[in-house]
Amino acid sequence: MAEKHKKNDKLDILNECTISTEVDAIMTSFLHHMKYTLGKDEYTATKRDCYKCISYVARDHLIDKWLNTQQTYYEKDAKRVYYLSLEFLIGRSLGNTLVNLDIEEPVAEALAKTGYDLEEIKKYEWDPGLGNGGLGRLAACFLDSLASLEIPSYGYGIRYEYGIFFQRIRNGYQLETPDNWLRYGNPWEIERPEYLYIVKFYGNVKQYTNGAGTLRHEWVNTQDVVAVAYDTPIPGYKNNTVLNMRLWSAKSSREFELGYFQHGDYESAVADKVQTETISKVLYPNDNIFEGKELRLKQEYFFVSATLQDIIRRYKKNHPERADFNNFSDKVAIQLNDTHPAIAIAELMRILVDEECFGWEKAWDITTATFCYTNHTIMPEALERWTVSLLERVLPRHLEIIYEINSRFLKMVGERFNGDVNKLRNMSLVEEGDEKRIRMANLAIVGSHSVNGVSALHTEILKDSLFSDFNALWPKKFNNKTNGITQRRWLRLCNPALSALISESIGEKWVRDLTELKKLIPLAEDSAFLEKWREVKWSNKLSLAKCFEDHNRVNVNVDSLFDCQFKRIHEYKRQLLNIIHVVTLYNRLKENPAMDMVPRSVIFAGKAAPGYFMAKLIIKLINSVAQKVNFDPDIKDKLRVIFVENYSVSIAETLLPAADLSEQISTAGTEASGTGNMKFALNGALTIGTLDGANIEIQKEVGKNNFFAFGLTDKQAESLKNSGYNPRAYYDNNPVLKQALDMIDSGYFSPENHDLFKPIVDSLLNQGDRFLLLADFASYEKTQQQVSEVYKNQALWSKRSVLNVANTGFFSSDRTIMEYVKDIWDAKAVHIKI
Ligand code: 9L8
Repeated sequence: MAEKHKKNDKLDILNECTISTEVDAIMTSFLHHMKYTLGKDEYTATKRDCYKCISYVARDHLIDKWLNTQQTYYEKDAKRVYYLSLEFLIGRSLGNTLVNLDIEEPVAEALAKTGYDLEEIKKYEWDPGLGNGGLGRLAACFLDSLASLEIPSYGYGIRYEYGIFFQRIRNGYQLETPDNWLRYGNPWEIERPEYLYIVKFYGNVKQYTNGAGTLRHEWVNTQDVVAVAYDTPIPGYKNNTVLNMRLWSAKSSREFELGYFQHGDYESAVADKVQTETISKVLYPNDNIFEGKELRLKQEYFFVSATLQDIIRRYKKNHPERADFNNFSDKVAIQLNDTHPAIAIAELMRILVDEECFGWEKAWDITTATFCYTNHTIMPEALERWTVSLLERVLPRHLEIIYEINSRFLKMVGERFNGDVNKLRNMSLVEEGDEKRIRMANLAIVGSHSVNGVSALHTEILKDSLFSDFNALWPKKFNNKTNGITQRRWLRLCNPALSALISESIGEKWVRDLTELKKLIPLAEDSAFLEKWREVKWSNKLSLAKCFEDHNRVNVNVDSLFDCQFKRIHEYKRQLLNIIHVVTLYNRLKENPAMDMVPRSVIFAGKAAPGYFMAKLIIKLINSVAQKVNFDPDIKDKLRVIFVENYSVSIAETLLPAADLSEQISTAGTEASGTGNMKFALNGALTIGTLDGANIEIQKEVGKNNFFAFGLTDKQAESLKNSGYNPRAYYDNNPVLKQALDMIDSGYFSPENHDLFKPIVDSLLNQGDRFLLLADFASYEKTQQQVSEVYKNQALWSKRSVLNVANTGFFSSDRTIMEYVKDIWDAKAVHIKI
């Protein structure tokens, strides 16, 4: 039976129970929470308590709007968009909430009256690390834009107990420690123990024919897990919308436990409980790598099953009749953030066919009209391909459904392409081989009405190479949605000095509409303005240099060019190209210490997957080069190498405002989009980049003159590889490059172990240099020289910096989301009145 909203008239008075944004009211509320929520007094209150209480105050302000938003969507029966993602890297909430609710000033004032400094207190918030990198951060930027654009929508994911590991650097090596982010409690979430769903695993499928002679399937003898909802409010920018991010936590089911307890087997009961609850225990720390682990598959299904049950429960509140399912996709759009939640396609089919008793065709129409899929990578090692044997054991009914989808699909492909076996083999959901596997990308394409890439080039590659056969079959399904970032966090919040300068020059409409930044274009000719622009960057660099002195014990020349590469460590992203270039700079300086060169501080930040040997060795190499360079008296203050530990959203917020140069140097054709590239440009850094991912569009927007492009294009890279690439030829013909590689190879940077870095040089010279580092080196080096030349002319550099900021309006995630709304979801904004 559909659940009905029952109103309690006596609770009408709740509407009068609201809170004020006056300073005194905020202070009272803060003190109230200190005493009655935390039970602390003037002797025992710590700064963390202060952070918690001010967060409770901010959350109280969110709650009215949140309840109101959810109630309005229900009353208007609005079409809802569901963003399903295994990762949400939302970052700290306090600063963002205060900006979006427009209560920064009164809160700062109230805190000051109680003797606290808001800026200092903000640092006590634990940065939730429920994601790896770009894919998780994109999901978070999208939520901010969805709320700011008043789109009825929800984020759904997993409440991992442990987020992405903490990275410590010990003796130059990455060391991982657990991120126990819930240790001190999380004031932003509200547990919803009333939203409980059973999620089934394992078991077997029972077939029977019902009274009407129809074949039915029942999934039986399952092991059951309970999903509990935790909700986090997501405020829009200065509007009344507060969306919900619902994350699921796994609990063992009570019946399951009782069975054991009644048999007196307490130990097994406890062991099973622990086993069950491991499902939501920890985020897998891989970015762009598919591991194929059973626990990961269980995470994916656990969250998909709970989410679909919740979506259907909500749908049935307004549409209680079974026949209403015919219009399901008029009210529900589900966006799959990569294939990680793609099992949802088989799950919705299972619900419609096995539980709601729809015929296959009807169920399939509803399913494909509901789902949309975003692809984020073409790297073969990242594509999810679950083995049939694993799926058969964990999700036996889903495997049957996938086979049925595949057989109907292949029949259609055969008819359409005259039984072309190559097409059938490529497009099949089943990959044949030593071990049969299910290609989740193919399932996602077949089961969705929209497939999008995340930059113009990436979408072209999807259409022309990776999924070309699907594109031939369904050209209208494929579309591009170039990624974006939210300017609320990535400029307004993280760079207060630049934000203030921009707002005093062109007003503050840019916070809502980033294309307003175009108004800065004429100011790029205004020398007084450029002077102020430089001062802002300089003071941001000074603050960062102070941090380096305190935390890294390196002194950094504030006037040096801050040359930055912040991203996951991956061979295709080519941090190695950057550090090899550093070695060549070092060698030139050693040969001629008096050389007049533009001083550089080359800054790296990023985590490596714990099992990724080469990425971890590259971290060690960067730190070993840093050791040599930073403490060599010949180098003076002309060159520094810094590796910043534990890159995260909050660390990105402190680093980006100080960047002069943004390194976006992946091999063309490998980085689907990149979003760090956009964050740097928005904070006034110039880019040195390959023609890859969204770099191409950034170059187009900011103008060729204001962007340092280098290297092979994706087409050139492709044909070089196909025509027998010989990395050794580049090494033999470039003495500077040869010298640098020989030093790394022979142990110059690893005197304690001369062989340490051999695998790195070996991968380049003897293993085929998969990412064409040597082929791009000369072009990179030459372009870096041009960078230095321009940097010498500070007026020219800052002019280009202004033009970068002025022309990044396109890269707001608001623009991206509006494109999804119009082209894919067919959703409408719903204005929330107070
Ligand atoms: N590398 C892309 C980046 O270019 C893009 O900007 C970003 C947002 O669209 O997505 C990044 C991306 N992440 C992943 C990814 C693949 C996985 C994974 C975990 C397991 C298996 C594969 C986590 C992340 N693909 N693309």
